[in-house]
Amino acid sequence: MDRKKDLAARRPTGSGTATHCPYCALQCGIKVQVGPAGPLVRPRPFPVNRGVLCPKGWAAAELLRHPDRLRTPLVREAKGAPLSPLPWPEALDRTAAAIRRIQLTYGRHSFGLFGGGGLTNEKVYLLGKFARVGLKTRSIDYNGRFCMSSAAVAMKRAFGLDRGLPFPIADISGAEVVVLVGANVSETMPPLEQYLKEQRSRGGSLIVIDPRRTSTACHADLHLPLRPGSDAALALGLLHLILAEDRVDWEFVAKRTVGFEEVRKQAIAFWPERAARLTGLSPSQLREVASLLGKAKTLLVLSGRGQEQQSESVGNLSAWINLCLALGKVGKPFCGFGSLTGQGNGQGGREHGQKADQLPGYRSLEAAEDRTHLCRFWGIAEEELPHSGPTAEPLLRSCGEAGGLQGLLVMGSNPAISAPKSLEVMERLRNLEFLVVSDFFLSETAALADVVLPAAQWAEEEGTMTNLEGRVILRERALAPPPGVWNDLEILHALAERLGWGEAFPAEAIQVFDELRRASAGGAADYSGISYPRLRQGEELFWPCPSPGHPGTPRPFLDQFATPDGKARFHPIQGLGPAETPDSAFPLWLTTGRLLVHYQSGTQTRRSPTLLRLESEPTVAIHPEMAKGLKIEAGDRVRVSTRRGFVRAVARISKGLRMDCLFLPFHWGGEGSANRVTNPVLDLESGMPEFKCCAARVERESEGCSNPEINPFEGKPENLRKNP
Ligand SMILES: Nc1nc2c(c(=O)[nH]1)N[C@H]1C(S)=C(S)[C@@H](COP(=O)(O)OP(=O)(O)OC[C@H]3O[C@@H](n4cnc5c(=O)[nH]c(N)nc54)[C@H](O)[C@@H]3O)O[C@H]1N2
Ligand SMILES: Nc1nc2c(c(=O)[nH]1)N[C@H]1C(S)=C(S)[C@@H](COP(=O)(O)OP(=O)(O)OC[C@H]3O[C@@H](n4cnc5c(=O)[nH]c(N)nc54)[C@H](O)[C@@H]3O)O[C@H]1N2
Ligand code: SF4
Ligand SMILES: [Mo]
Repeated sequence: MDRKKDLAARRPTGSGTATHCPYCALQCGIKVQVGPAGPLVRPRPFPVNRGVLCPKGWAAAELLRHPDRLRTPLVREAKGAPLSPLPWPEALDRTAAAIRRIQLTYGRHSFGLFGGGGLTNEKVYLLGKFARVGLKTRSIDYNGRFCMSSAAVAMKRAFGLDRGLPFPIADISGAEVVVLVGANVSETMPPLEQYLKEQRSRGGSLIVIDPRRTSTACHADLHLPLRPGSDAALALGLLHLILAEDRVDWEFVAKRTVGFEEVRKQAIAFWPERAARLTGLSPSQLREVASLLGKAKTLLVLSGRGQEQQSESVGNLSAWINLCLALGKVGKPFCGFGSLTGQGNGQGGREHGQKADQLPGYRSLEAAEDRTHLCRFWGIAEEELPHSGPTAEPLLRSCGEAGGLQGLLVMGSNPAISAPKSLEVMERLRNLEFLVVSDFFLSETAALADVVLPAAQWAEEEGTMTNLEGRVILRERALAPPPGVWNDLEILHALAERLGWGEAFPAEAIQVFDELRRASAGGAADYSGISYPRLRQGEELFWPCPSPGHPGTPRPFLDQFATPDGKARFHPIQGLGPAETPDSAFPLWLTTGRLLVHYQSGTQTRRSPTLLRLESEPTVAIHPEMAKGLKIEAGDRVRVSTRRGFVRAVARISKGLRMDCLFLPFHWGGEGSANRVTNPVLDLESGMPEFKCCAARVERESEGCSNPEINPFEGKPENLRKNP
């Protein structure tokens, strides 16, 4: 009875603030209610998630009043000294002085910025402007380089526009065949499952292509457990069969595309037996898939990081785009190719100017007319506007090097965990003359900083995000940040003031949005018709939205593609397969990725008691046959080694992956940090590292049994919707 009363007293009153989840690119609609026991997240009906949340969304409010929260700036008096508190004015003075000193001593490009795909559009815009107009440095890139860069290159060159999904996710329900290539949506975007379920209940087929039998693959009609890194070979093999079975849509190819002949010739060399050998699948599996694809009236191919985080990933993506174009299944209702954007604002994060080569409105830093447009808009001389700088990996690699970065501001990323060669990245960040990090918590990156600035969280500030469909949403402020905490716009504004250009950097989100909107006018990602009032009225606005009366563009390719002649482009595949393959010393494939209850580098979700209870330490999944041969049992502490070093993890025995594969989540720091061992080789066109394939071995270290049971969500999708 007492407990009931207690619970009733702690229940929040009032309907709460309608806003959005802080994590992935679905940007599920939630409401935040504030009660005596603190803030709470509840689902709300929203066209994307339709009232469903995953465990991360449910648990998001646990971090708002978390004891680990940074509540005051921290500074280090000297290299090697501990971090100690300092009031805001002094911490900002120090930061501005360091920026000025470094730029004066080493040149303007020696100070860099590193942003994130979780930042609001307003922050991304202001950060890009801070670099180009304020500091006049070319040195800026962001963590989305490790996420969406290959999809961006492949989609831009095929369709003339990079919008992750050029159709609303509701189209999934109406497609006859859906193919997921290297995307484990049951764990990474669970509310999407509703659409897949609907699609199948209407008689559609789901094909999942993943070396692991993931919980997503468990619902599929067909699961192809291909060899890691063989995605392009698979798509070429399928195109060969489509040609052989005369399923090419020649009319579409003639009317709406350019360049098929070269791709056709290339596919001829991928006959079923050869493609089967390359992919580790059987010719009959390939024939079955080709026949489903060839006969389908409508088809959606959705790509995830599985095939995109590889050194030939632009090629992988192009191979699948070629296949969709040959079948005539792009730019029509319930048809298309899309890449599932990952971070909360992974889409908007790549449109407004924090990318190494980019200006707001998805304009190019190297196109003369784009440069002129922005220089006029910002009122600066063209010689002052820097050109493109290095992408994320070389940018981080240059830290502390002669001619490289001597100072860096990190906002919204934790590269000490998420960048390839993470141990070396940490060393390089330590070598910087000055590192300043804005974060909610002392992330592994913030722990290396000379100045740490405590930032407001998602529910404590307003701002817009652009979800995986190109839908712009408004995150409302639900509560005030803890005393002593500022938001990122206020931080940039205060630094700009100290550097002498404060009035050009407003601190109010709505003001920044208004500037962003106008800056984007006429660009590929045109937001000029979008406004806070329209979003507050519940309008569903997808960019481009070029005027206040414009309804937005959910399907941009229906009539034509965004290329100069309106036609899509085929691209032959240059390289095939990963840079490193298993050998006698490292006989297995190591792949890395995500678990349901943790998010990214873990700064946030490793602090959630609810989520940490479900997954409490680094694990590596091993096939039972392999484990038996290596005398490894569930719960054993094992060492996973590659040519670059080793990580320690707890063995999890899982039938759900190929026998020659290991799966290591990248959510952990310390000795369990996956990027100590992944292959840092990059895709030359996009700068994407090969997170998904390298050669490895696994050995037992000792017996110990702290978390032996298999992933509780594996193969049990019904668990996904429950409040944990
Ligand atoms: N729970 C959770 N959800 C998230 C995130 C998170 O950290 N946690 N992060 C968000 C972000 S930023 C992103 S980018 C998305 C990522 O979402 P996903 O792309 O779905 O996630 P991953 O686990 O990185 O990789 C997907 C799958 O690729 C498979 N794979 C590995 N190698 C290959 C290969 O060579 N070919 C193919 N075809 N598949 C392969 C892996 O087995 C894995 O199941 O998730 C978003 N949602
Ligand atoms: N091995 C391996 N490595 C990978 C991947 C993989 O699959 N395998 N995936 C890659 C992918 S797809 C991605 S997207 C990256 C993600 O890589 P990270 O950049 O490490 O991602 P997060 O953990 O989200 O880091 C965001 C950090 O910024 C903070 N933060 C969040 N929002 C804000 C904000 O609004 N303001 C401020 N100031 N701080 C904020 C968080 O607390 C956190 O510390 O990792 C990549 N690395
Ligand atoms: S799927 Fe989960 S993490 Fe992604 S937005 Fe929805 S509730 Fe948040
Ligand atoms: Mo991502």
